[in-house]
Amino acid sequence: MISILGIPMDLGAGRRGVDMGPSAIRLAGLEASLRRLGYEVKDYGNVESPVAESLGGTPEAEPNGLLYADTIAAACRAAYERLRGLPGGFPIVLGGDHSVSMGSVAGVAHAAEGAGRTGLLWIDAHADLNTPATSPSGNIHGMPVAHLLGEGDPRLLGIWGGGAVIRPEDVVFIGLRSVDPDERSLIRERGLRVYTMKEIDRRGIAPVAEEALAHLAHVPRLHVSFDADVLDPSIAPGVGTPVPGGLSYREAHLLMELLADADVVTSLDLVEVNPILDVRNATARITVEMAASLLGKAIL
Ligand code: HAR
Ligand code: MN
Ligand code: MN
Ligand code: MN
Repeated sequence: MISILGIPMDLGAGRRGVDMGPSAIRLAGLEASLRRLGYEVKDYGNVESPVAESLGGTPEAEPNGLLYADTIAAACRAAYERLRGLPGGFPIVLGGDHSVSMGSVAGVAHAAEGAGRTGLLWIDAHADLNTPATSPSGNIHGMPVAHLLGEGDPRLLGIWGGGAVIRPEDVVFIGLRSVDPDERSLIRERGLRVYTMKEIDRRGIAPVAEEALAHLAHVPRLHVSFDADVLDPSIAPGVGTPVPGGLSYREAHLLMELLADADVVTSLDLVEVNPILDVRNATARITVEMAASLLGKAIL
């Protein structure tokens, strides 16, 4: 059984519009393509997430630079609780900006605590490892991984009751090509495993995927957080923070197929699809194809 939950939130991003991501991904045929693969699917709808206009116009950045921390924490908390309450199966969370993954990763990890640790495969152009102290923007979608590792603002850590959700040795990043100086320091200090686009260009996506899976082989559960901006902007123009030099269609598709073959993924985020910037829903459609490849069976 696959469970779908949307978090229509754009408050964590610098550009508006990713709050429409859940609709765009649904309209691109997510449920139908999963059913074609033979799955039962239940769509739980969206958790509530206020629009910026209802919060009284342009936010004053707080002294520590955070934007919309209380509202984002509340929406993530709602998602966290919904995910903890699911009857099991494979959850897919639709964003929304990437701050939603604080709710999704914590929710699936804590829902399955008895089944052992949950690893995290962060597939993104960005590391999302800023803290309020290091963020160049104040945008919380650049901060979810730092918080999941236990560093940052107490209100955001409070989504799951504080502390770390994920251990540094249980995280792998794939596709990075825009990493801030302080994020690099955190990667070094915490010994995080990172596969940048340079590494993928040099070695190829298949060896990188295999090595990433080997690095995560000790965790019994694996959450994949798929940020649409990992894809090259030429095939996925509908994202708020495009960075040239991303995964090709074939590389991304093969990465998903290798994950499917390994049969280790237990939950998935599909985030940062921005219909305002998209062309005929192409980015939502390719995102659905990625999910279908991740959950599909090999033809031969
Ligand atoms: N690193 C930059 C910041 O913190 C840009 C962040 C992120 N954009 C994303 N997340 N789409 O992957 O502001
Ligand atoms: Mn991201
Ligand atoms: Mn990104
Ligand atoms: Mn295929």
